[in-house]
Amino acid sequence: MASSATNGIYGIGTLSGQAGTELLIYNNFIGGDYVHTGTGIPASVDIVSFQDNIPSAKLYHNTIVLNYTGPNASGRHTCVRWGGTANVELKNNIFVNNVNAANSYTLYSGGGTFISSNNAFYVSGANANIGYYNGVARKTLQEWQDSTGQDANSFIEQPPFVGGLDFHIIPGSVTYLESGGTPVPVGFDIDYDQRSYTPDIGADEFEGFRPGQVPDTVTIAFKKYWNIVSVPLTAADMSKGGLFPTAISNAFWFNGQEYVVKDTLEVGKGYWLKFAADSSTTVIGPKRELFGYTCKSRMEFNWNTKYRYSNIKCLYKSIWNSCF
Ligand SMILES: [Ca+2]
Repeated sequence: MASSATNGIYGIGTLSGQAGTELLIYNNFIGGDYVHTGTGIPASVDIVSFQDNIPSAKLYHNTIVLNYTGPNASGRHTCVRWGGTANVELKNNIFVNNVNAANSYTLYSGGGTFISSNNAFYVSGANANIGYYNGVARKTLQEWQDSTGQDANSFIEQPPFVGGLDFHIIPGSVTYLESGGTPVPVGFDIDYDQRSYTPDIGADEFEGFRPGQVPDTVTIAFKKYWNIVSVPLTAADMSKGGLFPTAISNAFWFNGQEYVVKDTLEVGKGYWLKFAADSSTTVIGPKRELFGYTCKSRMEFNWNTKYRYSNIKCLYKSIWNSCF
């Protein structure tokens, strides 16, 4: 942007909409690289602007980042702004406003009605505000929630982005973004990865951990040849190769009638795996909430057949109910 004009600067902008119009904006990475090289002082910088009377606009699972743009706007800097008689719904979004100015807001309600929940907010610096509502800047999330009655299950967090312009979330992150969303009719993420029933917040569905769901590790030892093993916790990679890279066979699971090959393993089931030598693997994941204890009935025994030496291992009591 290089201009001496003082008009507003928008990423996505609407004016009035026809009756019955519904805008659905979802799974977008927007922003991060706004640059203003002109001499004009813009009236406003809004990444998403519903200027007038949009009948219905729904923002689901967007990651919206306003960076410092150059000369600050005279009026406001926002991630999303609406006004007039707009009806807006905002769920499962990340809103970051890095313009540290007293006229910076993540959300700016100049009028109309809105529903908002399960969003992650972040503003940098001491001057910016979470929101603007009913003619007043709402500096903190608490003030925003108290004044609007909205944004239950929303929170403040600086998202662990992969990079300054890559708004994927670092896999394995401990963050409230993980499973922090509410179900909305968006089945996939920006990469067309399937959404969980309790989806992650933002445009990227990722493999992470919620705080308090402390990552735990378990080391599982094997004997040479066949072992029956279970996976005691949920790891980021639940593939057979990811969990047991030294196995030299497929993973076989007895489904009640026959043994079947499983490429993706599940917690709590027993699988036959073959190893070329005594070895071990370490699995990293969150401690299981259902079986978050060391099984008192841990049992191991070795099984010699004619030429094979096997090792049956139960790490959790529940395994005895699975089909070996
Ligand atoms: Ca996730």
